[in-house]
Amino acid sequence: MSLFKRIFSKEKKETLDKGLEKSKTTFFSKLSKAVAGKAKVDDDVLDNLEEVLVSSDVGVETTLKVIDRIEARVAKDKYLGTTELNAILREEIAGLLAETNVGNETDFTIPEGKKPYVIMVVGVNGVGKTTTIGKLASQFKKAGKKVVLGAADTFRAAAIDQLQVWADRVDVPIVRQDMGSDPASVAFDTLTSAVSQNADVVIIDTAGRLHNKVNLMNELTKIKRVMQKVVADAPHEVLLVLDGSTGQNAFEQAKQFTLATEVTSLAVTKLDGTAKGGVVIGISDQFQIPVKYIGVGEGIEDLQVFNKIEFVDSFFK
Ligand SMILES: Nc1nc2c(ncn2[C@@H]2O[C@H](COP(=O)(O)OP(=O)(O)OP(=O)(O)O)[C@@H](O)[C@H]2O)c(=O)[nH]1
Ligand SMILES: [Mg+2]
Repeated sequence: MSLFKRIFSKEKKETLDKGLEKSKTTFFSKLSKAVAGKAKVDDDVLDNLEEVLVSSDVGVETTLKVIDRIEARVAKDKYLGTTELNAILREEIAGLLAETNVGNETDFTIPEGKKPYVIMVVGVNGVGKTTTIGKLASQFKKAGKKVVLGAADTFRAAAIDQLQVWADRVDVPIVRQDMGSDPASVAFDTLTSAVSQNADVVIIDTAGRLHNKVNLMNELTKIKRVMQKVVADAPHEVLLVLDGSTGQNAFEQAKQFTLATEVTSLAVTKLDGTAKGGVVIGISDQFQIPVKYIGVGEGIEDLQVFNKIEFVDSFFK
């Protein structure tokens, strides 16, 4: 590994550690209370552990899975000590994450034969879609890719302007129309423009209104269908953005969106400053959709490719 790479990943690791600090501290203080005064893992400890995991926003289903696995180990080793619990939890959680996130890491290259590579970004209002798009555009550009953004969230004028600000900041072209125009038409224009510019990556912003599920589903379906007139297999990726600080709400949103459209990857934002980092574990397990990116701040650099090992390490260090 080159020195530059090592320094870079060390910095990345530090941002991640800092971003997950609150989750980690809260988790461990709960965990130490759960095992206080106990030398071995017994039913009491398991009950307490269940509570710790649920209240850390890991989610009920995933918590039960983890508890089952630990119970199985206790059945084999009746004198399993509470001091080992930490290491065991870490192992089991890493195992769960590995099931959905294997081989998923991206280095911002484009799969063969998929040019332009079209990413449609979906999610409810305020979760961080536009910010994530700005951060992604920056990373793709750094990787030498030609990026075009499409402002298909035409619901609010401010949404278009906000994407424009990111486009200017990253210095990539943006395709936009007036507020209220047809999002599918914006997406169509964006892909047409990307093809004519021989661009590598297209990222489409969409509106996040979810109060009318049928509308949302129809709109996303229409955007997809219209994009396919330009690039037959678009979108190559449907990235659902979830606000990690909303805990159980993020689960609910993932449920709604996966019903409304085919989601292929997840970005979990705002993990900085929240104690709800456990959602990453539960969401990735429950929906069997890989978490591809995590947001750990508002800055352009505060988007990380999700690395399950680094994540578990940061959480359990
Ligand atoms: N702390 C923190 N803030 C974030 C992160 N990602 C986004 N934000 C902030 O969250 C707010 C909403 O982000 P947007 O990108 O506008 O969200 P959106 O999903 O596009 O929202 P709408 O366009 O209203 O649907 C902004 O203030 C962002 O700066 C993150 O990872 N950490
Ligand atoms: Mg937006």
